[in-house]
Amino acid sequence: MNTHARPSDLPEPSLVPANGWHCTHIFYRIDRRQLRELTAEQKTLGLEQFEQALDPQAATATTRLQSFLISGHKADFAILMLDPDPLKIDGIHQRLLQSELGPALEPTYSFVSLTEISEYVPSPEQYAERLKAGGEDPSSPAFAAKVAAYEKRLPMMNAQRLTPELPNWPAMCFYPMNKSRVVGANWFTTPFSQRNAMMAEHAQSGMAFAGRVTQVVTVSVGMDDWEWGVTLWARCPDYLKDIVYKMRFDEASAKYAEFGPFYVGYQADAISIIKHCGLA
Ligand code: 76R
Repeated sequence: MNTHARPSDLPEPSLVPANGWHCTHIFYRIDRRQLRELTAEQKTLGLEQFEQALDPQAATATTRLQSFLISGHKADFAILMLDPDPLKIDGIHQRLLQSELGPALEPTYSFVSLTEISEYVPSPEQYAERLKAGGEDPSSPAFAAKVAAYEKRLPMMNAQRLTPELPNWPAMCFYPMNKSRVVGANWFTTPFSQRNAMMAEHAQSGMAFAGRVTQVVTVSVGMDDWEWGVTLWARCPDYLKDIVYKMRFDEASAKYAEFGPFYVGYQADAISIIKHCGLA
């Protein structure tokens, strides 16, 4: 029996986050020499195990699971997984390593993070303030309608932030980033009001890409080597460079953003990866 008193407003100790989901991006390279060492039986079984591990419908699959072919030398393919249970996520990685193909799979990069609702997501009141700052007349019916529409949209937008649906668009890019802490450009010593104004400019840039680019920003402060992971999906690959280029001029990025390695790829299921990478 648990005899320790527990304040009633605290959750049970758990691997499940109090808010949001775990998220892992993981990138693999195929070791051709090891692949050649496999017997025909090992290969057949290994490919079956590979398909199972990456099947978003499998019982072992994470709540969200996508896989990608990766361009360039940094990796051959990648998996993106989101789930309340971190061991379910890691389980897929372990299953791949323990499969018959395992010796031929070399993880080259991973990024561990959580979903969150950023402190810069405006409340309906803050949204109204942003409209006013943008020159909208607060006494107009259009103003009231915009604020009402935002208030109605907000719960859905917040659900998308914490438990995102992943778009089915073909092009994806991922990169980790920090907000700088150098003298003269220290994001974390900048007053909230200024950071908030910069993030409003950022959001406006982003919203201009509605229908072309979808983003999921996950937070890795305290979890990985960078502060955020940016995952972008685009209807066409060139929109990826368009949005990243546009944002380079926003103060939040121009002055404060530091970027890690960029990975670019294309959505592909297990069978397409097997075919494209010549695993069979
Ligand atoms: O509704 C809102 O106002 C939400 C606004 C919003 C927040 C709070 C938003 C909108 N983002 C937010 C937070 Mn973003 N985002 C990035 C990058 O390459 C670069 O220069 C930056 C990388 C892109 C491309 C992008 C896209 N965003 C953040 C944060 C967390 C900051 C924090 O909490 O301190 C980071 C690191 C970040 C970075 N952002 C949008 C987009 C797009 C396309 C939007 C438009 C709205 C949407 O699609 O949901």
